[in-house]
Amino acid sequence: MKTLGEHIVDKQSEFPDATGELTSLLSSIKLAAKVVNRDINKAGLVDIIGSTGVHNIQGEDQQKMDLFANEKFKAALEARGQVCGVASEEEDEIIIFNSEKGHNGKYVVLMDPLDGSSNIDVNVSVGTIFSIYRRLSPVGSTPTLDDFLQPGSAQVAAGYVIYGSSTMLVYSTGYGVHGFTCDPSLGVFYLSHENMQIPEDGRIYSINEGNYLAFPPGVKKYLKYCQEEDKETNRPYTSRYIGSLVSDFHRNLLKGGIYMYPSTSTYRNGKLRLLYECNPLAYLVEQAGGRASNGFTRILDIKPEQVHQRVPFYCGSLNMIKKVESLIQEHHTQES
Ligand code: AMP
Ligand code: P6P
Repeated sequence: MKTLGEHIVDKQSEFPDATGELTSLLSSIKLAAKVVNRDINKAGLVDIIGSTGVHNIQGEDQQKMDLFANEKFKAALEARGQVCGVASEEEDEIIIFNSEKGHNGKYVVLMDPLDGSSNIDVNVSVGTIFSIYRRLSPVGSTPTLDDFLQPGSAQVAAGYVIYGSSTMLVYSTGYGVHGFTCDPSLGVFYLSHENMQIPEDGRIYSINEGNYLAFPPGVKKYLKYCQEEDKETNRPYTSRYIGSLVSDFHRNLLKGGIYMYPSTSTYRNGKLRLLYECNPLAYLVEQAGGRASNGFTRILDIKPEQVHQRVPFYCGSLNMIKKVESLIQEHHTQES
């Protein structure tokens, strides 16, 4: 079975001018994933569960494991010199690697080091999400905010790690989506899901229906559509919501389905962050034949304005996204 390392190197061989920097970057992410995986798997035994008592820029209660994962990925990304800076859910501002080695890095990485971390205390699977861009500023200079505020369509690579019943790393560099499962006895990721494709239709919808009253009218219409009896279109669908984006996304990628986080009364622009949650998953889902939008615009076409900006997020099977978009747009027009 092909290992993740072999898969990355094989792909590099298709780029004769490649220096190996992206290969090395991807390998550093692989290393950090193994370190985080090791400690998540014993989180109940060491003092890394629970809250730090600190609130991050999101106003969210920072978990000890959030900070642990953030530090491990930052250290791995800084160590090898391909990355000049990082944006992270756990960092208020962008982190510049202020050394000659760092300034010579030609990539920037945006990440949610541990998404869904509040689930760790109750042993529900969580994930790391990452997004990689070539910097816009000259190599050797100090990176700027513009290096991080690129549209998702400019991503060089994106992926996630899911720390679940098994630990998987799923990634794409624009040539399909490939999944690797970690053999814990060896600490090696092996290719287990080559060229993952999301079914164009699905029967699973993922949304926090506790926010129903605040949803846009088109989303309410779509939920009723999902719940109607109609044998021809395999309805009613099934509601599955883990409360951990990477887990819901991964299941829908494999089985078909739609994940929705609309605007709510608490989150007027949706809860999920464009740069390090929506863009990487939108990149992956499109590579797998699916679609991701904010209800009106392709996620990957949105020009970011701020590092931590939030957007409404609809992501999954192509025909399911088309359906919810049509209802959102139809009722939005009627509304305005
Ligand atoms: P590099 O000089 O190693 O940073 O590679 C230059 C470009 O070649 C990258 O930005 C990618 O577009 C492509 N490339 C290099 N290595 C890989 C790889 N391992 N997998 C996919 N694309 C790669
Ligand atoms: P809610 C976790 O905090 C997260 O960012 C995603 O992983 C998850 O899908 C969502 O928020 C859950 O949010 O408001 O439904 O609890």
